[in-house]
Amino acid sequence: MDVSSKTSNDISFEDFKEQIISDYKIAFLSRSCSLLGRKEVLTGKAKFGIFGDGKELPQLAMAKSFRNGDFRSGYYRDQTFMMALGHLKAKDFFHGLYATTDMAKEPMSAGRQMGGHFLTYSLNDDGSWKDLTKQKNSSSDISCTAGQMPRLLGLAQASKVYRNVPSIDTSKFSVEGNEVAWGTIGNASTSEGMFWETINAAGVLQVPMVVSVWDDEYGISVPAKHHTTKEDISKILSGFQRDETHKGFEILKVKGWDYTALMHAYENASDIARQEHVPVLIHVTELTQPQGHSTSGSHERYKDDERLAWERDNDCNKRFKEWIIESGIASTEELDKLEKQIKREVREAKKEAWSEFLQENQTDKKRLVQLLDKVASKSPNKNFIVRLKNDLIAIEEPIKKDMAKAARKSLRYLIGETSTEKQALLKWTSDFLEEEQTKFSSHLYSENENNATKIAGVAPRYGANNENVDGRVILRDNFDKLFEKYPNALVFGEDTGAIGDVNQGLEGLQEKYGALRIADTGIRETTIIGQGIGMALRGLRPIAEIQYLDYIFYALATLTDDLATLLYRTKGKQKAPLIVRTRGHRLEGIWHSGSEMGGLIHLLRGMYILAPRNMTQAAGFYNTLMKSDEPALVIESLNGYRLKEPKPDNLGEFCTPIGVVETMKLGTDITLVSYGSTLRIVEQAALELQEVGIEAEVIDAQTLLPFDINMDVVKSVAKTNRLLVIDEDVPGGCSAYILNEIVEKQGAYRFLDSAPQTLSAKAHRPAYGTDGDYFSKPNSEDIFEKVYAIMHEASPNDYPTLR
Ligand SMILES: Cc1ncc(C[n+]2csc(CCOP(=O)(O)OP(=O)(O)O)c2C)c(N)n1
Ligand SMILES: [Mg+2]
Repeated sequence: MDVSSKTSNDISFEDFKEQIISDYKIAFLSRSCSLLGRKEVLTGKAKFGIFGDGKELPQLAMAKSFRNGDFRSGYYRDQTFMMALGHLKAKDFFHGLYATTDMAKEPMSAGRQMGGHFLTYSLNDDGSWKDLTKQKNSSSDISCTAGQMPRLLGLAQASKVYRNVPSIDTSKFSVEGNEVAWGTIGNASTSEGMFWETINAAGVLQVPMVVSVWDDEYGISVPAKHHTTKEDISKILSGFQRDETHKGFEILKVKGWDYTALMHAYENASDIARQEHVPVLIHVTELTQPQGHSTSGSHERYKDDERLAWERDNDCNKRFKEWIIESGIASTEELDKLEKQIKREVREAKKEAWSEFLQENQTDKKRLVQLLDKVASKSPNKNFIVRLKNDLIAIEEPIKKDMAKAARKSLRYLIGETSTEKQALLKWTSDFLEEEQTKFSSHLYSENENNATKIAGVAPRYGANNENVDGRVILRDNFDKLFEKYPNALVFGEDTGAIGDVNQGLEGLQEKYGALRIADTGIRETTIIGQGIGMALRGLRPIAEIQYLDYIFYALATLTDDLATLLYRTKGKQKAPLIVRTRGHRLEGIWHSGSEMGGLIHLLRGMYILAPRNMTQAAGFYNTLMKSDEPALVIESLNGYRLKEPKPDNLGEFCTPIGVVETMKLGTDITLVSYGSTLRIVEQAALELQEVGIEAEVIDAQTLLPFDINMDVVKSVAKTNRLLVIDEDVPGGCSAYILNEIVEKQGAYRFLDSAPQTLSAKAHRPAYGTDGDYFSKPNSEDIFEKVYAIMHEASPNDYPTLR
């Protein structure tokens, strides 16, 4: 539907006038920040700038309809919205540009993210939840175009869950599911698959989500004809429009410079989404980009004169001002006066931010110069150190790197000296580096009590005659306990609901807990993960199921860019304790037997990666994770669901500790480290090795991220003096990572009498069939022969050539 201009009749004209002037002030303030921001980059004070100019007006309308408890999931153009909510001041904006590392000054990320990436705080300092229903919330932005869309789905779905699932404690998260999740996206980014997947899923799920497309007809230099069929996103989405017989979307189209039409559209969208839980798309057209895309180029290169002139005439702030004057709301003089005052404020804010940014550095510089001065006076290398000192003095506006370099380089000239002045410089340097490093590297994982590695292990308990059951039964009955214990826990994925997953680890649970908690989804891995992230951001405990490990790659971008970076990029201000459940390792064929752990452990730092050898261990991991508040990936062994395991008595209670290895068999000749399905084969091979007199110690790594935090493996190597790491990943994959952990980090090289080695799968994907498996992945003969060869090399007389 096209939205026409019409003034709001809900409020008096005086209030309306006041609101308009206040909005104009925000629009102008935001624009002034953008203009000055660009200058700051071009003069070299800031590294990069991407601003919200040309998109101010619709954001004011969105802010008007945004209520406490609502969530935004948007992108880098939304500074005006954040300013309108009161979450971003001009000074904060400049601190963001300069990358000030103090969160009190740069509230959006303490310098970790470039400017234009926004968030609000969901957590207290101890990691506990704030009352999200009493504040206006923004999930933390990422730079990847459309990357905000998958999580938007989950943010919206949380309202649906809170409204419809009884017995969840909603107190800090929802008031009867009335919260709307507001997405923003650029026109060009709607070309991304993530956009389409999210739109379709939201239509299916009928969740309260309002997506605004800021359409300026460009994506950097590329015009709409290369992005969008018919160059019109709302037109081509019209098939999603709901009608009398079908559920779907409400789709609105509005011009980005038309203040009253925008206000009307957003009120309308808010009501539909909030009351009916129907998703809405607002296509905001005729927006501009007055300064071009970012500071890395000028748009005069790719827009012709006609377009540039059109953009000047239709700049939303300019047209807003003209409308205010034409409507008699304020005179040109009044607005000019306002503008002057705001410009002055912004200049002042910029100056203050810059001097605050420098202040700490200047203090550090002064101290370091003193130390260098003193140490130089005593050193035979005085001249070199004085030169470093003078170079530092010459830097009028120093950054931390300048200090670090000067201090560290000066120490090179002091090698062999022992003066107290040198000691003072050494101490200053170490303290400085440690403090600064923390500013850049903290919060990859939780720094609170709920850190997953701090959850104590609880052993499974067995009575005198525990039943031996299929592994999947242990999982199922354990999940049953978890859903009973945690009313805010829910699981969803392909075939997860009605049949209780393809291996029936959730059999019967939908009947018991309802179709919202044990849910089937469409085949759409990225938004399954997005659902999980969004719901976890709103206090639920989602378990997102990816049917097979080999299909996790569809969702990998969202996992690595969004979930794995969340705690880090917000410096602990937001968390999404999402559990990703999947199954992998040996079974059949290229896409049902993958074990691509090397890729995952490198791309998902910030998550836990757990590879349990059986379903009891897996269930124990779920129990541990539910007690913690961190995201994790659990890979169940595909070929383990029908293997018999004794069923523990304390289902839902026993906890497999995270980061702790387990010794499966003691031995004295060699340490074998493995995990997952391969571990069973290693155990078999270890028995066969006993027949030729080789006693292998077998260790189950279990958790790959983090690996062996107690450094138990090196203790084994100290005893056996030999090490072989075996897995079914590619050569140089996860086995190389484990080797690095043991040899370099744990220092096992000191104890080795033989070269440490790895035995992995072949470099190709695993071939189909039993022979395919045998010839693609390490089998017990491979393991036997590899171990034997190591023993043969060490002691050829005891272990003569085998083959
Ligand atoms: C996945 C991904 N690809 C490419 C980029 C580089 N990039 C940043 S913004 C942008 C254009 C986005 O245009 P649009 O969505 O229309 O938003 P606008 O900047 O015009 O508001 C591109 C290609 C990116 N950030 N992420
Ligand atoms: Mg665009």
